[in-house]
Amino acid sequence: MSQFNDIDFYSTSEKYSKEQLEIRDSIRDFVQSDVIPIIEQCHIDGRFPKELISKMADLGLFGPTIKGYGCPGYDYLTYGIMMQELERGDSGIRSFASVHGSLAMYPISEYGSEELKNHYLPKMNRGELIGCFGLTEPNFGSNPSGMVTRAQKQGDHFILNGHKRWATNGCIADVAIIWAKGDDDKVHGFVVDTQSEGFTTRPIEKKFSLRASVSSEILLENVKVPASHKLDVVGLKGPFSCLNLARFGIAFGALGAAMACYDEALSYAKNRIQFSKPIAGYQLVQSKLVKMFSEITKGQLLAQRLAELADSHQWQPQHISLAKMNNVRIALDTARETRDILGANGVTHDFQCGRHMMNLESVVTYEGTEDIHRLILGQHITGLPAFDR
Ligand code: TGC
Ligand code: FAD
Repeated sequence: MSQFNDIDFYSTSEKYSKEQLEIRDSIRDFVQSDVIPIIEQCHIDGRFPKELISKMADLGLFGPTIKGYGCPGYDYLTYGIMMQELERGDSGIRSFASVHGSLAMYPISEYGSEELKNHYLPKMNRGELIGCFGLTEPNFGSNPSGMVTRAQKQGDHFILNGHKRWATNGCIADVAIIWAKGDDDKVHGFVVDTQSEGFTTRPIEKKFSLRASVSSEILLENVKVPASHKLDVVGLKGPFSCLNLARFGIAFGALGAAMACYDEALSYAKNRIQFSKPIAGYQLVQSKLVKMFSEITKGQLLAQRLAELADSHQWQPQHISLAKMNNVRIALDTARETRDILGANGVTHDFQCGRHMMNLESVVTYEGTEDIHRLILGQHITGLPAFDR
């Protein structure tokens, strides 16, 4: 795979600190040397490359915004840059880090007791324990408020029963953040040891997307969880606050996938000769390239501004929705256009665009579908929720 040529038309990286540039370059090098050479085969085989976990930990990719407990406490822009570089390699590898860091470590750091934080966070930061997040159920995806998983208080324990679906990392996780309704009918979060009796997982197979990521069902049958493992947050704002962080990472990450595809499309178009000249010399191909280039540039500005709002504590969930919705859409469109520019070669695993394209079909759905984010914004600007209650 040829070296990656950066795209930064409006010089967004001029705002990066020296440390941020070093972090970007270290992850870019890791992706080039460790991810790109194996990822196409992992995708074909449907295998998550566990062998990358310790290097990812060394790069500070797990829980990067968490302060203390062995975590680096980086700002949001740094976290965004990290996710962008990682997803240039593969959305599934970024998913692993997003779910482990933003959806499993973050709720422990934000809502867990000191004991839970001390026990889990340093080991999770080092990649010695892996986390997953169980919110979605077979019949409740966009509408998690309908969840039927239950947590019943019994003395100093809770008993969990239910069925979670689509948990990224589920089958390889040591710890699961499970969201369940309590006796008060409100949503609560639990830090569950996956070795607990009654906790079982099974892989979701036959995926054509995110094949290098583990997607799992989680079955909970009378799982006994100590009361001390209940998170200190009540209601859906618990899981949604974690999703804010993960969705932010996706807004940056999707740009990485888009940049990888655009780079591939440009290089291919400059070298592929049809009729009398390289196809990059034809107006219709240039129009496609310019569209990708413009959308990536606009997406970068959106992500950068979102990071500024986050770092100055001014961000609102709706800001994140716009960036997630837009940047995943433009990444998916860029991957599809690249596939087209590569002609028949675009449908082979000799090039990246097909894998990115299939991956992005999941990214556009998870962490709130494109339409759910459209409706979050619709509610914000009209004051009228379009969701049935
Ligand atoms: P609603 O009544 O609007 O809100 C319930 C409570 O939550 C609060 N809230 C938020 N708090 C923090 N951050 C946010 N983004 C928040 N959004 C809402 C809200 O203020 C309220 O608090 P309170 O105190 O009044 O109780 O909730 P709703 O049930 O009407 O839902 C609205 C809707 C549809 C927007 C929401 O349910 C939604 O976002 N649905 C999408 C579900 C989703 O994103 N699932 C993701 C599952 S995890 C995943 O996909 C991981 S893939 C990762 C990977 O592999 O990379
Ligand atoms: P549905 O909610 O059934 O939606 C189907 C369609 O209906 C969509 O187009 C949607 O936009 C539309 N729709 C729904 N409601 C409305 C409405 N009110 N108005 C208009 N249109 C509407 N979940 C986890 O909890 N943890 C994970 O780690 C995780 N990882 C995932 C990994 C992968 C690879 C995938 C594919 C999913 C993952 N998910 C995870 C689940 C993901 O969050 C859900 O798939 C997503 O929230 C959508 O839910 P759903 O698939 O049930 O679709």
